Amino acid sequence: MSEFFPGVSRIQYEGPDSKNPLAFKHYNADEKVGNKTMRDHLRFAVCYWHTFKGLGSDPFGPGTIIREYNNSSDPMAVAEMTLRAAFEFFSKLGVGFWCFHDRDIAPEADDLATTNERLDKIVGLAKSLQKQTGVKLLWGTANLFSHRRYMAGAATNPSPYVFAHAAAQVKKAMTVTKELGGAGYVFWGGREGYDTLLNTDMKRELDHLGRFLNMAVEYKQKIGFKGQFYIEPKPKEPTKHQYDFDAGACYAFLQKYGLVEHFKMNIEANHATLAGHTFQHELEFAAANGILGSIDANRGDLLLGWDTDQFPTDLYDCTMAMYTVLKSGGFKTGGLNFDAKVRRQSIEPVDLFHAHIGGMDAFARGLKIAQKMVADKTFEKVVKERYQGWDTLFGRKIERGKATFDELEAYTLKNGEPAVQSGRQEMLENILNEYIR
Ligand code: XLS
Ligand code: CA
Ligand code: CA
Repeated sequence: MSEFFPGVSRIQYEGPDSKNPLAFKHYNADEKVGNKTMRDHLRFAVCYWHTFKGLGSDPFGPGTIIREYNNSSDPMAVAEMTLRAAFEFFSKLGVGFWCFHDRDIAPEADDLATTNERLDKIVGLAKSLQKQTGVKLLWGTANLFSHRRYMAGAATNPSPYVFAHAAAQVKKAMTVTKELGGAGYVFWGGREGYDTLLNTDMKRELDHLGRFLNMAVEYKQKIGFKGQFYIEPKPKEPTKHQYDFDAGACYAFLQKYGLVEHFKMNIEANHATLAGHTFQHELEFAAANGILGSIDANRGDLLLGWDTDQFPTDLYDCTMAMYTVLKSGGFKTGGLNFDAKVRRQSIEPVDLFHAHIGGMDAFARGLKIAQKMVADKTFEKVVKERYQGWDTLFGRKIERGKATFDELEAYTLKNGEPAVQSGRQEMLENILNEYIR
C-alpha cells in the first residue's frame, strides 16, 4: 500500500539543540517528568476533522488545500483512503490517540440506515488500524451541526422529529465509540443556542437539552459503555449564543438537570478566549469543582473575533494549563487533543507535521516547567500563606459553618480594623518569568 506522507519517517526526539524541523526538541515520550512519562502525562490526540477533513476554507473563501486521499469520486473510497492516511500520520507522529465525529470518518447517505452501514464499514477498518498501530480512541462524538436539518439545533430544535434524529445519531455514535474502545465521548452543543430570542422558547430548549443528555446517560448504562462523558463549553459561533457558554454555565446546567456525576468538562483553549476568559481560568474552574476531564489544545487570535483554532505555541498558556492539570492530579481518561487546523496557506502535507510537532513540543515544555513549579511549591506556599488566617481556629470555625453574623460582628467590634497584606502580583509574575526560559 502506497504512503500518503512519503519522505516523512517516524518523528524522533533529537533534543533542544536539533535544527531538524521534523524532530521533537522537547517531547521525549519515554522521559519521566515527576512520576510519569511525558507520553502518559500528555496523552496527545490528533483530531480527524481539521487535520484530515479540513482543507483551509474560512468565512471568506473555500479550501485551498489539495490532498491525495480525496482523489476519487466515490465518497467511500475517499473515506477509506483518508482513514489509512490518518493512521499513517498518527504512527509517524507518535501520538497515542485520535478523536473523531461520526461524519468525519464516513459520509452521510440519503437515509439513516445506509449512513449507519457506511459508518460500520469504516469503523471496522478503524478497528483493525487501531490494532495494527496501537493508536487508541480518546473520544468520539456526533456531528449535530453541519446538516441542514440541524440549522435550528439538535436537542434544542423546535421540532421533536429533529430531536429524534439527533438521538438516533448519538445512539449510533456512542455505540461505535464503545466498539472502538473510546476512553470518552464528547457533547459539544454545535447549534444548541439561538440566533434571535424573537423565535426562541429558552426554557423549553434548555429542558430538552437536559432530557437529551439524560437519555444519553440511560443509553450509556444500557450498553455498558464505560468511557467518560464530557461536555465542551463554547460561548458562541455558530449561533449568537450557545447554552454551553463556559465551564460555569455548563456546571450550573449539569447540576440543574441531575447530570453532574455523569459528566466532566472538555475545555478548549480558544473557546475560553471567546467567552472572555483565559484558558487557565476555565481549567481552574473545572478543577475546583472536580470536573476537569480533557483538553482541546489550540489557541485563538486576539485580533480576530472568531474561532481560528490555531495550533498552540504560547509557552505561558501551555505552562499554566499544565500547572492546573498537574495540581488537579493529571489526566485520567482525558488528554490533549489538537483541535487545531493549519492555516490556509499551509497547503503541503508536511505542514501537518510541523503544526503538531510544534504543539507537542510547546506542551512538553509547559509540562516540564509546570512540574518544576509544582515540585518547588513556590506558588503553592504563597497561596497557603495568603490564606493562612483560614487555618486558625477563628477561620476554621467560619469555614465549618459554626460561626454567625452576630459573633463576627462582636469580634470585629472588639478587635478593630483587620490587617491587610500585599498581593505581590509583580513579584510573582517575575518569578514565573524565571521558570519560563
Ligand atoms: C467546535 C468544537 C468541536 C468539538 C467537537 O468549535 O471545538 O470541534 O470539539 O464537536
Ligand atoms: Ca473542540
Ligand atoms: Ca474550536
